[in-house]
Amino acid sequence: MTLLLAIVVFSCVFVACQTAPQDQSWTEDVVSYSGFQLWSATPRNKTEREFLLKIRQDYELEVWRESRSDNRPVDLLISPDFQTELKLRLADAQIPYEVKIADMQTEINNENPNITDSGTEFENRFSHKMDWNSYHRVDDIYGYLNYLADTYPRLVQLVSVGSSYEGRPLYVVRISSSSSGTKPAIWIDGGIHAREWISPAVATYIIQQLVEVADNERLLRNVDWYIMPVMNPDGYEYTHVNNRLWRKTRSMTGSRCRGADPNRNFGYQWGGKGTSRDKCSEIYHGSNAFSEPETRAVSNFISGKANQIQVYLTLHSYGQYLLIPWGYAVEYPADYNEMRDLAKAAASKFRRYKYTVGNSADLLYPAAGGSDDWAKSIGIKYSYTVELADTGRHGFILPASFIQPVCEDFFPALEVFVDKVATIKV
Ligand code: 0X9
Ligand code: ZN
Repeated sequence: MTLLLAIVVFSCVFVACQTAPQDQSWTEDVVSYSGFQLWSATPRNKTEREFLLKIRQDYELEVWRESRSDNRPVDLLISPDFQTELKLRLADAQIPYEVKIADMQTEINNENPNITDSGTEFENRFSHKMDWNSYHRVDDIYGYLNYLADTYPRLVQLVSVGSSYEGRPLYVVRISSSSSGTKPAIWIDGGIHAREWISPAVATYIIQQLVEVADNERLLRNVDWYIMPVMNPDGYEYTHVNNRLWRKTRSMTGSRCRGADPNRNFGYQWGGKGTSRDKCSEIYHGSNAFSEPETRAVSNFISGKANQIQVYLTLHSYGQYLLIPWGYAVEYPADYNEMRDLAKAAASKFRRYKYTVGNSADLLYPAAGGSDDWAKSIGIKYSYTVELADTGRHGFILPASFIQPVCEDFFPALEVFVDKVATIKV
C-alpha cells in the first residue's frame, strides 16, 4: 500500500501536475491528496499577474479558479513537494497569498458523512437510498430516478438518451403533468464536470421538489421539465472511487491520459480560446466536436426538442455566478440585455448565497465548446451556466452539510424562469 501511494505521488510530481495527480490507467489506484494545499494568491498588477502565470507554468500547477483581474485571487492546488520553494518565491515577489485548505486529503475525508446507515433507513422506508444530507453514488441517484418513474408514472418518465463511454445509461427525467409534450420546457443538467458534486445534488433536489412536493404543482402547470442530474456518470463515479478531483470524461485518448473536458466538447466554436489539444490537459477539447458519447447523446436529444426547450440551465461549481453567453469570447448575443434581466430577476431570489450575474467570458475567462454556448447557438434563448456555491473557502470539496442550504436557496429562483416561458406557444 505504501508503495502504491508512493507510485501515485511520484506520478503526480513528475508527470502531470497541471492536471492534478493524473490518470493511472495502468492500475486502479486511489489518488491521495495528502499534503496537497489550496492556495489563493492575489496579484495586484501586471507584473504580479505575469509572475503567477510563470509559476503556474514552471510547476504545472492545477488552477481551481482563475483570477479575472487585478486584486482578484487565483486558487491553486499545490503539491507538498513544491510548497517550501513556492513560499519563498511568493515571498520574494511580495505576492499575498492565503492557504485556503491546509490538507486536501483531510478536507476530502471530512466532506461526505458515511451514508450507509441513513441509506438503509431510507431504502426500508421508500425503496430508494436518496437524501440530501450526503453526496450519493450514481447507483443511488439512478435508483431514485427509477423509483420516481415507477411511483409517479403519470408525472415522471425516465428516458435513457444513450450510454456513457463505460456503458452507464445517460438518464434524462421528463416531468410533465400532461401526456403530450407540447408545453414550453426547461432543461437542467448537472454533473458535466465530475468533481463538482454539489451540481448533481441540486439537480436531484429539483427533481424531488417538482415530483414529490404537492405545493410545487404550479411549476408544472404550464411548463415541462427535462432534468439530467449526471451528464458525466463515468467521471462522477471515478471521483467517488479513485480520484476525488477528476473533472473530465473517462474515454481513452490513445495516450496515457484519459478523458476530454465535456464542457469544451460541444460543437459551437469548438477548439477555440480556453481549450487545449493536449490530451493530459484539464481542458482537453476532445478529438473533435462531440467526440464524447455523453455530449453527443445530450446534444442529439436537445436538438430534437430545440423548439420546445426555452431555458437551458447547466449546473457547475464553484463561484456563485449566473453566467450568460457567449463564453467562447467576450462577445454578447443580440438579446443579451433580455437574458441579463431574467438572470438578475432569478438572482434576486437567492437569500443565503449572493450570485453575480454577467457575461461568462468577461466574468470568468473565455472558454469555447461549452454546452451553454451550444444551446444558445441552436436557438434556446435563455441559456445559462450556474456556478453554485461556494466562493472558494471549500471550492469543489463543499461539505455535505451545505447541500440542503444550497438547494433550498436555489429552488425558488426557478419560479422566475417558469413565469418567463409559461406563456410561450411551442
Ligand atoms: O470552465 C468551465 O467549463 C466552467 N467553469 S468550471 O469551474 N465549472 O469548470 C465555466 C463555463 C462557462 N461557459 C462557457 N465558457 N461557455
Ligand atoms: Zn464545471
